[in-house]
Amino acid sequence: MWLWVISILSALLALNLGLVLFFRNRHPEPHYNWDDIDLDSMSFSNKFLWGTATAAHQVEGNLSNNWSDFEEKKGLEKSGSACDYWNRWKDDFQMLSDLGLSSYRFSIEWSRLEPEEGEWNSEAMDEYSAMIDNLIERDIRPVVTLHHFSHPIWWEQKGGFTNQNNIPSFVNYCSRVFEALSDRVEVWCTINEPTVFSTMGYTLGQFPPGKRSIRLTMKVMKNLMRAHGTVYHLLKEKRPSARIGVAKNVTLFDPLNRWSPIDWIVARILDYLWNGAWRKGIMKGKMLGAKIPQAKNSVDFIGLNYYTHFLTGLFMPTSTEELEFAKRKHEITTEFGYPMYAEGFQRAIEFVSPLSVPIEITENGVADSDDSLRPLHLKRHLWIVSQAIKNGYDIQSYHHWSLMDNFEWAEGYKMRFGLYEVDFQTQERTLRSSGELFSSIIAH
Ligand code: IFM
Repeated sequence: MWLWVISILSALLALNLGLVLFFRNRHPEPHYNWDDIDLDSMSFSNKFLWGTATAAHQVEGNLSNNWSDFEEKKGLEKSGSACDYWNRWKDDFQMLSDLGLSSYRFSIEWSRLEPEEGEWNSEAMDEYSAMIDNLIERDIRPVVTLHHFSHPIWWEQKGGFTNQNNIPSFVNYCSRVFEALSDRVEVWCTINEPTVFSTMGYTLGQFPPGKRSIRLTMKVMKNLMRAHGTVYHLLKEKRPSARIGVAKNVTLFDPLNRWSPIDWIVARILDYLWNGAWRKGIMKGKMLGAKIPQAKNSVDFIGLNYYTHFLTGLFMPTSTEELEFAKRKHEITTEFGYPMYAEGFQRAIEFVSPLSVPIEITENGVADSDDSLRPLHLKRHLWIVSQAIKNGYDIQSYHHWSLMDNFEWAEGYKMRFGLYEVDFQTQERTLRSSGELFSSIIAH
């Protein structure tokens, strides 16, 4: 009897060890001894482009869209006048010049351009056009995102991305913007962070429309891919010289307990759903069991947004209220609650490289209201980028998230990601030390 018990236990132990070793080789989780690394050794070529990023709903102010509606209905902190950027963008663009930037990523607000279905607001388009001219005068490359989490209420009411029949109106909006701006804008992101949009809106319910359904999440993921692929081909037909991509948030998933096969399996599944399915969609035109041929090879560059890794286990939270982010002992917790894990930036770069297109870092940054962590965060992440370039990865730009504090979605105004601090009472902007640091790195 004991012999049986011992044999079964040994077999389970061997299986466990085997599984851990099997996954470990495919999914290493490096951690550096940062004290041994000279962060000042980073260097970048003169061709490298330096930028910051913002998104319309987070900065412009006084919008009426799916998000403002959700804020109202859910009793969330309201975006309100946000950074009042719609009235102050000229001064804010001076801040871009003051930092010494050569690129600026921002998004167009569909609800401004088409507040009601079929009713187009040409003045709003003229304003975006004036922004582009102003950036070009400043020698700053505009990078335009067509969908950054927000869209008109009428489109949300029709089901937004849950319904494939709604894609043509999105494509029509993209086409109009492209016709108006593509004579001056070369670089376009179709959709920002499709997996964040689908998971937060349809699994965790923290973004509009606040649903909690795996079935809808899958539908939205596939429709986002369909929409992206369709927009890609349409815009390329209109102007083959345009460079079109998507801004993909690559979040890494690592097992909380490295000895637990279950934690490994959960990590692998989440990694596939979050990252792998998207890469496969673009590489093969297939996603989550659906054929989406228009998605195949539908990027001229990949926009990479990188923030952190999540440590996964059997009991994963099903809502963000339950979210308590686990971290390794030596990792620093950021204000958002997740750990700073700069080593993961290298892994995220490796992850997107099989797409075989240039990489633009479209976002990277940290919530840090007193600016105590951001300088170190910035240096570690930029060091990783500089090493990756030295190792042959074709990384063409880095856009810091964000130019200034702004409306951080479900978190409201308490998460502060800006190189400039914003006083939301007076709208005064003040350069943080990390902003000075960023500027001095750019100037080197
Ligand atoms: O503020 C967001 C942005 O809109 C999308 N990427 C992550 C940022 C920080 O959470």
